[in-house]
Amino acid sequence: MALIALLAGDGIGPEVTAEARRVLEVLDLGLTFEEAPVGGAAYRAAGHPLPPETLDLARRADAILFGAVGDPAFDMLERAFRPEQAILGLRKELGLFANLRPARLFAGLEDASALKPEIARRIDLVIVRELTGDVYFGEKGRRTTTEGLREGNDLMRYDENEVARIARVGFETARTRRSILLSVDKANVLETSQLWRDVVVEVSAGYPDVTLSHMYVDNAAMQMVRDPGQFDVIVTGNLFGDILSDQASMCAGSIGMLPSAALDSAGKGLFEPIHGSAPDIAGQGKANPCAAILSAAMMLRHSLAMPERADRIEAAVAAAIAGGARTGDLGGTLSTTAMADAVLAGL
Ligand code: GGG
Repeated sequence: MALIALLAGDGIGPEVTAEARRVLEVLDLGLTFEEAPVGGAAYRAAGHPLPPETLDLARRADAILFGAVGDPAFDMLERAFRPEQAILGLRKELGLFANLRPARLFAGLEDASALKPEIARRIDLVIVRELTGDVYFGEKGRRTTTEGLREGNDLMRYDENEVARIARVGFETARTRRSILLSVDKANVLETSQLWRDVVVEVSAGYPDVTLSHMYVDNAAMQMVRDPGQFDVIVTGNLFGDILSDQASMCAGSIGMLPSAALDSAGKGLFEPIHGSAPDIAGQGKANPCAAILSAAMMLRHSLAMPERADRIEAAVAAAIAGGARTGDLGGTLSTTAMADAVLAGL
């Protein structure tokens, strides 16, 4: 019996993870769920966004189903205590370095996409985002300069091993799809990106069957809205991947549709919608649960060796969307629970 750590978090996190859990329970997979607070909710309850009990549960569990963190009530806290530190801490502590963020347009969502329908229909890609390095984890500081100016700095750093292991995930992921890998960097300006590009090219020697190309991140952002159909798998760093995947979500209809998996080298993972806590709609039953439900499907596929069940959930989401089920972000009026009901109807 697999143990799932359910870390719902803040804002709409509890609403969407409750629906993902309901879908998993209907499938009767013999999963046991254990809940623990994380993010702002944990700061309120225990004075820290990632309390030791929550980290311990995450370590013990076979997989982690995560909602969202972020709470404007804690914007004034020093960085170490802000809710977002919980997800960064979990990724670092558990070695969850590989973030898979698939983005595709579900048939029927053309109207919701920011792109023209004929272009939107072509989006079907996976962003492989490095998750435990880059400016997110480099040395940080504040000081006052000799001229009396306040200065902040975040060190962007990668070593070759960190780049090589995420590059391998990129190549392996490409092999499961159309075998086209794009590496995104800013090698014309950044030293870290020059190292990134050198190492990705070195790793490519082991994947002669995968077509590799490179693109600067600014061009990649432009190409994403011009024609996302040109992309299959994109491998990139932590910051660039964070930004490009939010952009991809609007091409695919809504950030409420994009799931993600954060994996370690052994396949253990944390699964979460890419969206944040959306405090503006929290507690109103308006959030789209599809990204959380699709994240649960990724959990079955990547950590629990249940790919057929994952296929069933994904097909049920596609059927619900094709049948016209829409929450507000997709231009509809369904509540969070009613949207999940529509998905359950297809199971
Ligand atoms: N479910 C995603 C979430 O809670 N995002 C909040 C956040 O701050 N994430 C930082 C990141 O993804 O790097």
